[in-house]
Amino acid sequence: MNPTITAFAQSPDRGRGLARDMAVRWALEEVGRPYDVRLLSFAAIKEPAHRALQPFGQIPTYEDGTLALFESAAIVLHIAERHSGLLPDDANARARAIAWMFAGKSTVEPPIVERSMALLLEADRSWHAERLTMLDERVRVRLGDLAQVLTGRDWLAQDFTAADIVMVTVLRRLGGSELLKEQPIVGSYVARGEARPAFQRAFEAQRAVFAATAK
Ligand code: GTB
Repeated sequence: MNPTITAFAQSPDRGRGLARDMAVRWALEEVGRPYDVRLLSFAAIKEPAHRALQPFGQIPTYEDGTLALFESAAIVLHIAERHSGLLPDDANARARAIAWMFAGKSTVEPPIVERSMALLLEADRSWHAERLTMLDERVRVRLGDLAQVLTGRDWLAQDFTAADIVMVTVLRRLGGSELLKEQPIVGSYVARGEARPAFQRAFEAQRAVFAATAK
């Protein structure tokens, strides 16, 4: 049986692959595991049936046999632990790759999400420009730090790992923003991730959902 993931039936990102099912799709594509997708409306993700899988009423979720998981990075880690190719065999290198997964979610993602929410929800406020300057600077600091790490290497933990799936999907939320352009090393890293055939397959799969429902 294939695992089943959940995704938006109509994603607000309009097929840009920014919703968090993208990381899960990408991980499954990297390890060659076919999967099924249950598409859900915004109303359905708040229903008790979905909340039983995802307590916060969000996508994605992952069901495989008797296992039901939520949180995209936890799902990616689970996939990486059960298939070869997404985590190093050496115990210390593996622990460092997992640390990078946490860094993606808990150190890099928060300022990026805060900035995108400010752009989405606060653009008409009198104080928006001032706040955006501050939020931009927070993201800039993180990107500068990442550029240091990525100087002279293609991936966070030597070879490509699950950490790169998490980090690249987090950084993609910056879209074509100037912030990413200011750090070409980080921009090239994102482009390297996006160029992987598994990323392309995952991207096309979620884009096809949008294309099928777009008016
Ligand atoms: N920490 C959780 C995880 O990583 O799995 C966060 C999951 C999450 O935020 N899911 C979002 C959701 O279900 C969809 S991806 N939200 C509904 C809700 O909270 O009520 C977030 C997202 C949506 C749209 C864009 N976009 O349009 O660019 C980007 C990201």
